[in-house]
Amino acid sequence: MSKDINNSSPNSKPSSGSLAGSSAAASIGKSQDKIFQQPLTHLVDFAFDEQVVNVFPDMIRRSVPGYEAVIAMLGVFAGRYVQPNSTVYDLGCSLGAATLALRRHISVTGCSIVGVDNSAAMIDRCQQNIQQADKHGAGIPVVLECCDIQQVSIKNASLVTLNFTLQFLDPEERLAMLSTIYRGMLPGAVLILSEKICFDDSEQQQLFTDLHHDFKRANGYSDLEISQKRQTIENVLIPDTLEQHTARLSAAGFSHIQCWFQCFNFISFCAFKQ
Ligand code: GEK
Repeated sequence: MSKDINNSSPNSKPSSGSLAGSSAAASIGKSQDKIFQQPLTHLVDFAFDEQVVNVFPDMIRRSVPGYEAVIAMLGVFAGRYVQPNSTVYDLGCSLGAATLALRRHISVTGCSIVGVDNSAAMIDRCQQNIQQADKHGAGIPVVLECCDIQQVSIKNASLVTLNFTLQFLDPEERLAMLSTIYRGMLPGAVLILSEKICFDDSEQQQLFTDLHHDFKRANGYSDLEISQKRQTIENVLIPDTLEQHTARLSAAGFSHIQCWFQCFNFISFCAFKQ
C-alpha cells in the first residue's frame, strides 16, 4: 500500500505542539495508555495494533526516556544533511512524529519523504496526522508505505532514520537491512539509528533497567503495568549492545559512527556514508 500525500507550499508554517513539537501526531490519539493497567490472564506478544495506535503518543513519551529530544534533534539533522533533490526515509514511522519533525526542517528543494511501517493501523493514523499538519501549511511531499522495511527499495537517500525500529527485526536480518540502507544512500548522507540497548556487564544492565523503570514509575505507570508490558515485549524487542551496533554499522559500510544521544538504556547513533 502506498499513500501519496502531496503538498506544495515551500513556505510551510511550522506546526507546534507535543511529541516534541509534532502537534499532528499528538492531536489524534491523545488517549492515555492504560493497556496493562489491569491484570491480564493471557499475555500475548506485543503488537502495534489499533489498541496501541490509540494510545501510542502517550505510551512512547512515558516509556522511552529522551524520545521527545530525539524527535526534535532529527529535525536538526535534517536541516544540516538533507541534500537537494534527494529522498528522506523514516523506517518504522508509526504515527509520523519523526517524519513531521524532519519535514519541518528541510529547506532544500526537490525532496520527498518516504514513511514506512508494517502496521496498517499505524499508517492509517499517520496519514491522518500528516493531513492534519498540512492544514497549518503543506510541506514537502510524504509518501507512506505499509510494508516491511526490509521490502523497501532505498534510493537517492540523503537521510534515513530508524527511530526505535531496528530492534524489532530478527537480529539475523539487521546487518542486511543496514547494508541495503547504505547502498541506497548518497555520498555525505546520514543514518540516524535510535535503539533500546542492553549491556554485557550485569551491574550496568541492572542499573539502567532500574533507572528506566523509575522513569516509567515517575510517568505514572504502576509496577503491574511495567511488568506486564515487559513480559509481552521481551520476545518482540531484542536489544543489542552499543558495541554490537557500532560493529554492525561499520560492517555495513558506515563511517564516522557517533553516539550522539544516550538516556539510560536508550541511545541514538549517527553514521555516515563518505
Ligand atoms: C517514532 N519511529 O515515533 N517493518 C516495518 N515497520 C516495522 C517493522 C518492520 N519489520 N517492525 C516494526 N515496525 C517511531 C517509533 S515504534 C518504536 C517507532 C516503539 C514498526 C512498528 O509497527 C512500529 O510502528 C514501529 O516500527 C516501532 O519515531 O514502539 O518502541
